[in-house]
Amino acid sequence: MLTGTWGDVSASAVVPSPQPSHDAWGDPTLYYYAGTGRKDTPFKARVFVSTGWNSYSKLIAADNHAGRKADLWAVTPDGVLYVHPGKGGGRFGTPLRFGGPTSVTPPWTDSDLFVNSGVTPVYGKHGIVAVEASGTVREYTNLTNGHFAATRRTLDAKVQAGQRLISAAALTDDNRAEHYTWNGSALTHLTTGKTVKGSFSGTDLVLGPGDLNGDGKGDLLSRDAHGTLWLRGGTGSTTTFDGPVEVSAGWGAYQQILGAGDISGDGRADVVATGADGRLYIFRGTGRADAPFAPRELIGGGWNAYDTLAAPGDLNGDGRADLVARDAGGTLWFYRASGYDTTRTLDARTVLGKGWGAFKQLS
Ligand SMILES: [Ca+2]
Ligand SMILES: [Ca+2]
Ligand SMILES: [Ca+2]
Repeated sequence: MLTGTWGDVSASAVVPSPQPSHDAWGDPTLYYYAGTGRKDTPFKARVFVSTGWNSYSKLIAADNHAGRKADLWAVTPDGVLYVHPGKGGGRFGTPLRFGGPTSVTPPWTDSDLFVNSGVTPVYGKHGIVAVEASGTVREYTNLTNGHFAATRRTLDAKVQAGQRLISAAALTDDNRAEHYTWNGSALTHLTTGKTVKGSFSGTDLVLGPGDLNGDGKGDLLSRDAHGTLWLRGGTGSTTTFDGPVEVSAGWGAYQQILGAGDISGDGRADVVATGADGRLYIFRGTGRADAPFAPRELIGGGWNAYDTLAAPGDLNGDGRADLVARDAGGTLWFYRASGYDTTRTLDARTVLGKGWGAFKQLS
Protein backbone atom coordinates (compact mmCIF):
# COMPACT_ATOMS: atom_id res chain seq x y z
CA MET A 1 0.00 0.00 0.00
CA LEU A 2 1.36 3.34 -1.00
CA THR A 3 0.69 6.39 1.06
CA GLY A 4 1.63 9.97 0.72
CA THR A 5 0.51 13.54 0.98
CA TRP A 6 1.73 15.45 -1.97
CA GLY A 7 2.15 18.69 -0.14
CA ASP A 8 4.49 20.62 -2.37
CA VAL A 9 5.55 18.90 -5.53
CA SER A 10 5.88 22.18 -7.32
CA ALA A 11 2.08 22.25 -7.03
CA SER A 12 1.88 18.94 -8.83
CA ALA A 13 1.19 15.45 -7.65
CA VAL A 14 2.36 11.94 -8.26
CA VAL A 15 -0.08 9.28 -7.23
CA PRO A 16 -0.47 5.55 -7.52
CA SER A 17 -3.31 4.32 -9.61
CA PRO A 18 -6.23 2.97 -7.61
CA GLN A 19 -6.33 0.04 -10.02
CA PRO A 20 -3.60 -2.51 -10.60
CA SER A 21 -2.03 -2.45 -14.01
CA HIS A 22 -2.29 -5.39 -16.37
CA ASP A 23 1.06 -6.99 -15.76
CA ALA A 24 1.39 -10.41 -14.22
CA TRP A 25 2.37 -9.10 -10.82
CA GLY A 26 -0.53 -6.74 -10.40
CA ASP A 27 1.78 -3.84 -9.70
CA PRO A 28 0.15 -0.49 -9.14
CA THR A 29 0.91 2.14 -11.69
CA LEU A 30 2.20 5.56 -10.77
CA TYR A 31 0.90 8.63 -12.57
CA TYR A 32 2.09 12.21 -12.54
CA TYR A 33 -0.47 14.98 -12.29
CA ALA A 34 0.97 18.38 -13.19
CA GLY A 35 -0.51 21.27 -11.24
CA THR A 36 -2.40 24.09 -12.90
CA GLY A 37 -2.54 26.49 -9.95
CA ARG A 38 -6.31 26.73 -10.33
CA LYS A 39 -8.67 25.77 -7.54
CA ASP A 40 -11.43 24.42 -9.80
CA THR A 41 -9.19 22.21 -11.94
CA PRO A 42 -6.00 21.78 -9.93
CA PHE A 43 -4.36 19.15 -12.13
CA LYS A 44 -3.68 18.55 -15.80
CA ALA A 45 -4.31 15.20 -17.39
CA ARG A 46 -2.24 12.44 -15.88
CA VAL A 47 1.04 11.21 -17.32
CA PHE A 48 2.14 7.60 -16.98
CA VAL A 49 5.27 7.22 -14.84
CA SER A 50 5.87 3.52 -14.45
CA THR A 51 4.63 0.39 -12.75
CA GLY A 52 6.05 -1.55 -9.85
CA TRP A 53 5.55 0.99 -7.06
CA ASN A 54 3.79 -1.38 -4.70
CA SER A 55 7.10 -2.53 -3.28
CA TYR A 56 7.12 0.55 -1.09
CA SER A 57 5.25 1.11 2.13
CA LYS A 58 5.88 4.85 2.21
CA LEU A 59 6.30 7.33 -0.59
CA ILE A 60 6.66 11.07 -0.52
CA ALA A 61 7.82 13.84 -2.81
CA ALA A 62 10.60 16.19 -1.78
CA ASP A 63 12.35 18.96 -3.65
CA ASN A 64 15.88 18.84 -2.39
CA HIS A 65 18.20 19.76 -5.21
CA ALA A 66 19.04 22.74 -7.29
CA GLY A 67 17.07 21.74 -10.36
CA ARG A 68 13.81 22.38 -8.52
CA LYS A 69 12.47 19.07 -9.68
CA ALA A 70 10.68 17.06 -7.06
CA ASP A 71 12.26 13.76 -6.12
CA LEU A 72 10.36 10.79 -4.80
CA TRP A 73 11.53 9.23 -1.55
CA ALA A 74 10.27 5.74 -1.00
CA VAL A 75 10.79 3.20 1.74
CA THR A 76 10.29 -0.53 1.40
CA PRO A 77 8.56 -2.43 4.24
CA ASP A 78 11.91 -3.79 5.39
CA GLY A 79 13.43 -0.36 5.66
CA VAL A 80 15.40 0.45 2.52
CA LEU A 81 15.15 4.06 1.39
CA TYR A 82 15.28 4.79 -2.33
CA VAL A 83 15.41 8.28 -3.76
CA HIS A 84 14.10 8.58 -7.30
CA PRO A 85 15.61 11.81 -8.68
CA GLY A 86 13.02 13.95 -10.42
CA LYS A 87 13.67 14.96 -14.03
CA GLY A 88 10.52 17.00 -14.45
CA GLY A 89 7.27 16.23 -16.18
CA GLY A 90 6.71 13.10 -14.17
CA ARG A 91 9.97 11.40 -15.20
CA PHE A 92 12.44 10.02 -12.70
CA GLY A 93 16.05 8.86 -12.93
CA THR A 94 17.62 5.67 -11.64
CA PRO A 95 16.83 5.32 -7.94
CA LEU A 96 19.61 5.71 -5.40
CA ARG A 97 19.63 3.38 -2.44
CA PHE A 98 20.17 4.60 1.12
CA GLY A 99 20.43 2.29 4.10
CA GLY A 100 18.41 -0.74 4.93
CA PRO A 101 18.94 -4.20 6.37
CA THR A 102 22.05 -5.07 4.37
CA SER A 103 23.71 -1.72 4.82
CA VAL A 104 25.78 -0.21 7.61
CA THR A 105 23.10 2.43 8.12
CA PRO A 106 20.02 1.47 10.10
CA PRO A 107 16.75 0.60 8.40
CA TRP A 108 14.23 3.36 7.83
CA THR A 109 11.28 1.38 9.13
CA ASP A 110 10.96 3.47 12.28
CA SER A 111 11.42 6.80 10.55
CA ASP A 112 8.55 9.17 10.22
CA LEU A 113 9.15 10.21 6.67
CA PHE A 114 10.07 13.10 6.63
CA VAL A 115 9.51 16.60 5.36
CA ASN A 116 6.87 19.18 4.77
CA SER A 117 3.82 19.96 6.82
CA GLY A 118 1.08 17.42 6.48
CA VAL A 119 3.41 14.64 5.46
CA THR A 120 3.01 12.62 8.61
CA PRO A 121 2.39 8.96 7.91
CA VAL A 122 2.74 8.31 11.63
CA TYR A 123 1.00 11.11 13.39
CA GLY A 124 2.91 11.62 16.57
CA LYS A 125 2.54 8.26 18.23
CA HIS A 126 4.95 5.46 17.67
CA GLY A 127 3.94 2.66 19.93
CA ILE A 128 2.35 1.97 23.23
CA VAL A 129 3.43 2.36 26.81
CA ALA A 130 2.55 -0.34 29.30
CA VAL A 131 2.39 0.12 33.04
CA GLU A 132 3.37 -2.78 35.28
CA ALA A 133 1.76 -3.43 38.66
CA SER A 134 4.82 -1.85 40.29
CA GLY A 135 4.28 1.35 38.30
CA THR A 136 7.25 0.73 36.03
CA VAL A 137 6.57 2.04 32.52
CA ARG A 138 7.71 0.06 29.49
CA GLU A 139 7.67 1.59 26.05
CA TYR A 140 7.09 -0.60 22.98
CA THR A 141 8.08 1.29 19.87
CA ASN A 142 6.22 0.36 16.75
CA LEU A 143 8.35 -0.22 13.70
CA THR A 144 5.61 0.73 11.22
CA ASN A 145 5.97 -2.72 9.71
CA GLY A 146 3.21 -4.32 11.76
CA HIS A 147 5.42 -5.17 14.73
CA PHE A 148 6.94 -3.62 17.79
CA ALA A 149 10.69 -3.32 18.22
CA ALA A 150 12.22 -6.42 19.78
CA THR A 151 13.68 -4.39 22.62
CA ARG A 152 11.38 -2.44 24.86
CA ARG A 153 12.50 0.63 26.74
CA THR A 154 11.97 1.30 30.42
CA LEU A 155 11.16 4.90 31.22
CA ASP A 156 12.86 6.58 34.16
CA ALA A 157 9.67 7.72 35.82
CA LYS A 158 7.03 5.52 37.43
CA VAL A 159 3.26 5.73 37.60
CA GLN A 160 2.33 5.83 41.28
CA ALA A 161 -0.70 4.26 42.92
CA GLY A 162 -3.79 6.34 42.25
CA GLN A 163 -2.39 7.69 39.00
CA ARG A 164 -3.22 6.80 35.41
CA LEU A 165 -0.96 7.17 32.43
CA ILE A 166 -2.17 9.54 29.72
CA SER A 167 -0.55 9.77 26.28
CA ALA A 168 -0.79 12.72 23.95
CA ALA A 169 0.35 12.70 20.33
CA ALA A 170 2.39 15.35 18.56
CA LEU A 171 2.26 18.20 21.04
CA THR A 172 5.64 19.62 20.08
CA ASP A 173 7.75 19.90 16.97
CA ASP A 174 9.43 16.57 17.58
CA ASN A 175 6.15 14.85 16.70
CA ARG A 176 6.45 12.21 19.39
CA ALA A 177 3.97 11.16 22.03
CA GLU A 178 4.19 12.81 25.44
CA HIS A 179 3.23 10.88 28.52
CA TYR A 180 1.56 12.24 31.63
CA THR A 181 0.25 11.01 34.92
CA TRP A 182 -3.29 11.88 35.85
CA ASN A 183 -4.44 11.84 39.46
CA GLY A 184 -8.01 13.00 38.88
CA SER A 185 -7.25 16.68 39.18
CA ALA A 186 -3.84 17.43 37.70
CA LEU A 187 -1.93 16.34 34.62
CA THR A 188 1.80 16.01 35.20
CA HIS A 189 4.37 15.30 32.51
CA LEU A 190 5.84 11.90 33.24
CA THR A 191 9.48 12.61 32.56
CA THR A 192 9.83 16.36 33.26
CA GLY A 193 7.51 16.40 36.29
CA LYS A 194 5.98 19.68 35.06
CA THR A 195 2.28 20.17 35.61
CA VAL A 196 -0.03 21.21 32.78
CA LYS A 197 -1.40 24.69 33.35
CA GLY A 198 -5.12 25.34 33.72
CA SER A 199 -7.93 23.80 35.70
CA PHE A 200 -8.94 20.19 35.29
CA SER A 201 -11.49 20.38 38.08
CA GLY A 202 -14.29 17.84 37.65
CA THR A 203 -12.50 16.10 34.76
CA ASP A 204 -12.82 12.34 34.52
CA LEU A 205 -10.95 11.61 31.29
CA VAL A 206 -8.08 13.19 29.33
CA LEU A 207 -6.61 12.13 26.01
CA GLY A 208 -4.35 13.58 23.34
CA PRO A 209 -5.28 12.15 19.93
CA GLY A 210 -3.37 14.69 17.83
CA ASP A 211 -4.32 17.91 16.09
CA LEU A 212 -8.07 18.42 16.10
CA ASN A 213 -8.47 22.09 15.22
CA GLY A 214 -6.28 22.09 12.14
CA ASP A 215 -3.40 24.27 13.27
CA GLY A 216 -0.84 21.46 13.12
CA LYS A 217 -0.30 21.27 16.86
CA GLY A 218 -1.53 18.31 18.88
CA ASP A 219 -4.40 19.06 21.24
CA LEU A 220 -5.97 17.60 24.36
CA LEU A 221 -9.53 16.50 24.97
CA SER A 222 -11.02 16.33 28.44
CA ARG A 223 -14.39 15.08 29.60
CA ASP A 224 -16.15 16.53 32.63
CA ALA A 225 -18.38 14.74 35.12
CA HIS A 226 -21.47 15.77 33.12
CA GLY A 227 -20.21 14.02 30.00
CA THR A 228 -19.28 17.19 28.12
CA LEU A 229 -16.15 17.01 26.01
CA TRP A 230 -13.75 19.95 25.94
CA LEU A 231 -11.00 20.82 23.47
CA ARG A 232 -7.78 22.25 24.83
CA GLY A 233 -5.84 23.55 21.87
CA GLY A 234 -2.15 22.75 21.79
CA THR A 235 0.39 25.57 21.67
CA GLY A 236 3.45 23.50 20.80
CA SER A 237 4.30 23.16 24.47
CA THR A 238 3.86 20.15 26.74
CA THR A 239 2.39 22.21 29.56
CA THR A 240 0.39 25.09 28.02
CA PHE A 241 -2.93 24.66 26.23
CA ASP A 242 -5.60 27.07 25.02
CA GLY A 243 -9.21 26.85 26.10
CA PRO A 244 -10.98 24.72 27.16
CA VAL A 245 -13.60 25.11 24.42
CA GLU A 246 -16.73 22.98 24.53
CA VAL A 247 -16.92 20.28 21.86
CA SER A 248 -20.32 18.74 22.67
CA ALA A 249 -22.29 16.96 25.38
CA GLY A 250 -23.22 13.31 25.63
CA TRP A 251 -19.79 11.75 25.84
CA GLY A 252 -20.47 10.26 29.27
CA ALA A 253 -21.93 7.18 27.59
CA TYR A 254 -18.50 6.01 26.48
CA GLN A 255 -16.27 3.84 28.60
CA GLN A 256 -13.09 4.40 26.64
CA ILE A 257 -12.24 7.20 24.24
CA LEU A 258 -8.93 6.97 22.48
CA GLY A 259 -6.99 7.89 19.40
CA ALA A 260 -3.51 8.66 18.15
CA GLY A 261 -3.69 10.29 14.76
CA ASP A 262 -5.62 9.70 11.58
CA ILE A 263 -7.59 6.45 11.58
CA SER A 264 -9.81 7.13 8.59
CA GLY A 265 -7.04 8.07 6.18
CA ASP A 266 -7.97 11.66 5.33
CA GLY A 267 -5.03 13.17 7.22
CA ARG A 268 -7.06 14.46 10.17
CA ALA A 269 -6.86 12.97 13.63
CA ASP A 270 -9.88 10.95 14.76
CA VAL A 271 -11.02 9.26 17.95
CA VAL A 272 -12.88 6.04 18.65
CA ALA A 273 -15.10 5.35 21.64
CA THR A 274 -16.63 2.26 23.19
CA GLY A 275 -20.13 2.16 24.64
CA ALA A 276 -21.12 0.06 27.66
CA ASP A 277 -22.85 -2.31 25.21
CA GLY A 278 -19.55 -3.06 23.50
CA ARG A 279 -20.19 -1.00 20.39
CA LEU A 280 -17.23 0.88 18.96
CA TYR A 281 -17.70 4.17 17.16
CA ILE A 282 -15.40 6.41 15.18
CA PHE A 283 -15.66 10.18 15.39
CA ARG A 284 -13.90 11.52 12.34
CA GLY A 285 -11.89 14.65 12.87
CA THR A 286 -12.86 17.67 10.81
CA GLY A 287 -9.92 19.95 11.57
CA ARG A 288 -12.38 22.66 12.64
CA ALA A 289 -12.12 24.22 16.08
CA ASP A 290 -15.86 24.96 16.28
CA ALA A 291 -16.91 21.40 15.39
CA PRO A 292 -13.89 19.11 15.58
CA PHE A 293 -15.81 15.87 14.99
CA ALA A 294 -18.30 14.60 12.43
CA PRO A 295 -21.26 12.59 13.76
CA ARG A 296 -20.24 9.20 15.03
CA GLU A 297 -20.18 6.11 12.80
CA LEU A 298 -20.60 2.60 14.11
CA ILE A 299 -17.53 0.42 13.56
CA GLY A 300 -18.85 -2.75 15.17
CA GLY A 301 -19.83 -4.56 18.35
CA GLY A 302 -18.37 -6.95 20.87
CA TRP A 303 -15.55 -4.72 22.00
CA ASN A 304 -16.45 -5.23 25.65
CA ALA A 305 -14.78 -8.62 25.31
CA TYR A 306 -11.53 -6.71 25.72
CA ASP A 307 -10.34 -5.25 28.99
CA THR A 308 -8.10 -2.65 27.35
CA LEU A 309 -7.86 -0.83 24.06
CA ALA A 310 -4.85 1.25 23.08
CA ALA A 311 -3.86 3.50 20.19
CA PRO A 312 -0.33 2.70 18.98
CA GLY A 313 -0.32 5.17 16.09
CA ASP A 314 0.32 3.71 12.64
CA LEU A 315 1.64 0.27 13.39
CA ASN A 316 2.14 -1.00 9.85
CA GLY A 317 3.31 2.03 7.89
CA ASP A 318 0.29 2.57 5.66
CA GLY A 319 -0.37 6.06 6.98
CA ARG A 320 -3.46 5.21 9.01
CA ALA A 321 -3.44 4.95 12.79
CA ASP A 322 -4.40 1.50 14.04
CA LEU A 323 -5.83 0.03 17.23
CA VAL A 324 -4.76 -2.74 19.56
CA ALA A 325 -6.91 -4.58 22.07
CA ARG A 326 -6.06 -6.92 24.94
CA ASP A 327 -8.31 -9.81 25.90
CA ALA A 328 -8.71 -11.47 29.30
CA GLY A 329 -6.12 -14.10 28.35
CA GLY A 330 -3.44 -11.47 27.83
CA THR A 331 -3.37 -11.71 24.05
CA LEU A 332 -2.81 -8.41 22.25
CA TRP A 333 -4.75 -8.08 19.00
CA PHE A 334 -3.93 -5.83 16.08
CA TYR A 335 -6.75 -4.02 14.30
CA ARG A 336 -5.45 -2.43 11.12
CA ALA A 337 -7.25 0.69 9.95
CA SER A 338 -8.44 -0.22 6.47
CA GLY A 339 -9.12 3.16 4.88
CA TYR A 340 -12.77 2.22 4.43
CA ASP A 341 -15.60 3.59 6.55
CA THR A 342 -18.27 2.45 9.08
CA THR A 343 -18.16 -1.30 9.76
CA ARG A 344 -15.16 -1.74 7.47
CA THR A 345 -13.08 0.89 9.27
CA LEU A 346 -10.93 -1.86 10.78
CA ASP A 347 -9.71 -5.07 9.21
CA ALA A 348 -10.22 -8.44 10.89
CA ARG A 349 -8.00 -8.77 13.92
CA THR A 350 -4.67 -10.58 13.96
CA VAL A 351 -2.54 -11.65 16.91
CA LEU A 352 0.13 -9.13 17.77
CA GLY A 353 1.51 -10.87 20.82
CA LYS A 354 0.81 -12.84 23.96
CA GLY A 355 1.70 -12.31 27.59
CA TRP A 356 0.36 -8.77 27.87
CA GLY A 357 -1.97 -9.62 30.75
CA ALA A 358 0.33 -8.49 33.54
CA PHE A 359 0.16 -4.83 32.66
CA LYS A 360 -2.33 -2.78 34.62
CA GLN A 361 -2.59 -0.22 31.86
CA LEU A 362 -1.79 0.18 28.17
CA SER A 363 -1.75 3.63 26.63
CA1 LIG B 1 -4.31 21.84 17.27
CA1 LIG C 1 -9.30 11.09 9.87
CA1 LIG D 1 -1.88 1.54 9.87
